[in-house]
Amino acid sequence: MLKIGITCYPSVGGSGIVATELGKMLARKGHEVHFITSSVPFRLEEFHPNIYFHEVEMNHYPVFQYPPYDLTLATKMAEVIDAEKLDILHAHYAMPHAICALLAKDMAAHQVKVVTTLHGTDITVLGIDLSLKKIIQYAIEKSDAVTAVSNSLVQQTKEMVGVNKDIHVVYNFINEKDYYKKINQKIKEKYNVQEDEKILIHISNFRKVKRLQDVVHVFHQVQEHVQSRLLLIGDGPECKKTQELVQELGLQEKVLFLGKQKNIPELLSIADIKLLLSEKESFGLVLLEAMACGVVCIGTNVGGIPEVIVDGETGYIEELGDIQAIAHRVIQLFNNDTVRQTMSQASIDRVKQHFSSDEIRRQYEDVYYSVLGEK
Ligand code: GMT
Repeated sequence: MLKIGITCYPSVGGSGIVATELGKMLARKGHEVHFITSSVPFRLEEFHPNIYFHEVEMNHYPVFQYPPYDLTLATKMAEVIDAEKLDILHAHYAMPHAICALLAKDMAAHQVKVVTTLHGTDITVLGIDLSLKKIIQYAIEKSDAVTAVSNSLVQQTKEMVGVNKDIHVVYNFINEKDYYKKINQKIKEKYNVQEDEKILIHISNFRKVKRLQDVVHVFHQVQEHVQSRLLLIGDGPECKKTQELVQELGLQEKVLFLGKQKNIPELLSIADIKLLLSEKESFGLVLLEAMACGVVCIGTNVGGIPEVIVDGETGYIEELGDIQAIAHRVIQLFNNDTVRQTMSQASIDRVKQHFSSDEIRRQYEDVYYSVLGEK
């Protein structure tokens, strides 16, 4: 059994969810897992004797204009490597976590291997910022192993950052114990959704890359043909702009802004179709969450989205910004219960067959054992 340190962004977000769920699964398999983060990861609600949490505590000295979080994290990592005799330090995100892990590896007396997982934003957004390109290159090249959450992200990393490193694709997964169709009639009643109304859903952190405006424009066309409602879940910088657009188009009665929610599986389970119309998306964990609950997904032909949705089988892939084509698909699906139900079942099956949490956990274990020379 291994001693594994995990560093991730502990707040809400796909990468934090994946890192935390992975840690929980590894602990259940008997590994000792040490989370080294700024606060307790939000999905780490359960107690497990194999899970430890090491808080990165910041001192706020007035002399520092910017508190040096990265250096504090690296120091904490080095302390944990030595105190706990870690075999593996798994950094989720090259920036800054992999850099900190490499620094910690150098500082520590005990030998550790650094595994880095690329989640997307660091490459697709930071990678093109020339001031950071060199350090991302360094993080990738010096890590003992690097994984990425989709083939598309591997390709983008190689093109944008210019690295030659072997990058293994390990897809994301969901916790099957939480994500399945959970019928709760009360939710529809609560939101006053009529029996004959169809539900379109979008869940995100409302960043610009998620193209919330496109979601609203698609719905604008759809509701002219089919009795329907749009559920928008999440919050972020684009929220206000989206609310204004909804007002402008006179859709206030039909669009529900639910903000950040905890009962995502129940909300997904009342939805018929999910939209993810992003302009950048290395994987799209929300797609897996929706598919596991039997929601048919329509996504853009961007990043890793086509590796998750099988076009014409579990949902549809359309070109970025093609409102007309996307609206057409939604209307078709809303009007055809048979096709929608077939795609819904195909989505549930795909998650089980290709994104099983046990299989993904095994793939990460393979990476760990191979850098330790045990495979
Ligand atoms: O951009 C986000 O939505 C948040 C970000 C994160 O840190 O969770 O998501 C990235 O990692 C997720 C988990 O691997 C992926 O599912 C998202 O596609 C990826 N986001 C982007 O590439 C923009």
